[in-house]
Amino acid sequence: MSPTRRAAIGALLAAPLALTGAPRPAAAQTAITIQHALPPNSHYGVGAVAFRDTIDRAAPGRFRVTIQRNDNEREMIESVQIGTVDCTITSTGPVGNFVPETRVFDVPFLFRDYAHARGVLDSEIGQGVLQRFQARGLYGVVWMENGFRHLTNSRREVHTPEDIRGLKVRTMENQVHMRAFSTLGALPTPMAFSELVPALQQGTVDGQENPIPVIVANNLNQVQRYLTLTAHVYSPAVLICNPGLVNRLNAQDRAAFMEAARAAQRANRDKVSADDANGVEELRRRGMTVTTQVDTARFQQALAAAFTVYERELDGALLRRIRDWRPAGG
Ligand code: EAX
Repeated sequence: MSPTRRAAIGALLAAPLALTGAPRPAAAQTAITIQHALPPNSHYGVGAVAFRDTIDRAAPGRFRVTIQRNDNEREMIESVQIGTVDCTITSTGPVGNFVPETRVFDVPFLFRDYAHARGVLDSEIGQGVLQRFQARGLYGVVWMENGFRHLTNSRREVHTPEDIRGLKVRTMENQVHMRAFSTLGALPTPMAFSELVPALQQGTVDGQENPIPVIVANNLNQVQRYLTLTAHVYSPAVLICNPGLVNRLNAQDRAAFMEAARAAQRANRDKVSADDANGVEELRRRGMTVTTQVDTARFQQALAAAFTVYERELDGALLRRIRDWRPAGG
C-alpha cells in the first residue's frame, strides 16, 4: 500500500476521534520502580524523590516513578538484573559480587575526603567502572553516595586498632571490608542490612560500621552505645537500572532520565554532607558515647597486610591512580 494511501486512511481513522473530542490516547508512559534500603528522609530517599520530581518536570506525563523500600541490597540488584525491579539505589556493599571492578572503591583509607571521592567517581576513572556494569546485565547510571563509614559497638570504647580485637562486627556482604576487619583481629560477620538490627539486639554481633547518615536515619543509637569516628572507608552508592529499561528510551526521554539521575546525585550528596555535619551531635544528644580522637595512621599500619592483598588481587595500578588523583589544577 502506497505511503500516501496509508496516510490518507490514517487521517480518516483519526478524524472521528478528533470530531468526538475524545482525548488522544496518552503515549505509553514508562513506569519506573526505584527501590532502596533506607527511610524516605534519608540520603537515598531524597535522591529517589529528586529523581522522580525532576523527570516529571523534564518529561511531563512520560514517566511514572514509584519509590519502594527494600533493605536487602543484594536481592535488589538481582531483581534489577532479572528485570522484576527497574532500578535500585544501593551502596557498593554487595555490588562487587556482581561487578568486581567496583571493589577498588571499597578499599579502606583510599579516599582522603569527600571531594577526593566524588572527584574520582565523576572522573574518567569512575565513569570507566560504570561502563563495566552492562557486561553484567546491569546499567550503572550514576554514582551516588553513602558516606564515610564509622564503627559502633555495644561493648567498649574503641580508640586504637587493638581495641577492635575480638569484636564481632557485622559487615556488608563485601570481601574487601571483611578482609580489613579480620586483619584487625575482629570477627567480621557479613549480613544484609535487613538482618542488622535483630543481630545487634540479640548480641549475635557486638558492632557494625556505617556512615553517620545511616546510623541517624535508622536510630542505631538504640542498639549501640559506642561510636568511634574511624572514617575507615568511603562507601559509594550507585543508581543501577535494568539495561532493557534504559535502552528502550528514545533520545528525548533518555535526556530527561539522565537529568533526573544527576539531580538525584546532587540531592543525595547534599544530604550526606548535611547529615555528616549535624549527625554526630545528634547521636551524642541521643546518648551515644562518641570517640572523635582516632589515630588513623595506626589503623592504616594495622591494615598493611590487607593492603598487600588488595594491591595483588585488585587493580594495583588503578589503586595508585586513585590515591594520586587530584582535581584539575589541584
Ligand atoms: O546502603 O548495608 C549497609 O550497611 C549499607 O550501608 C546500607 O544498606 C545503606
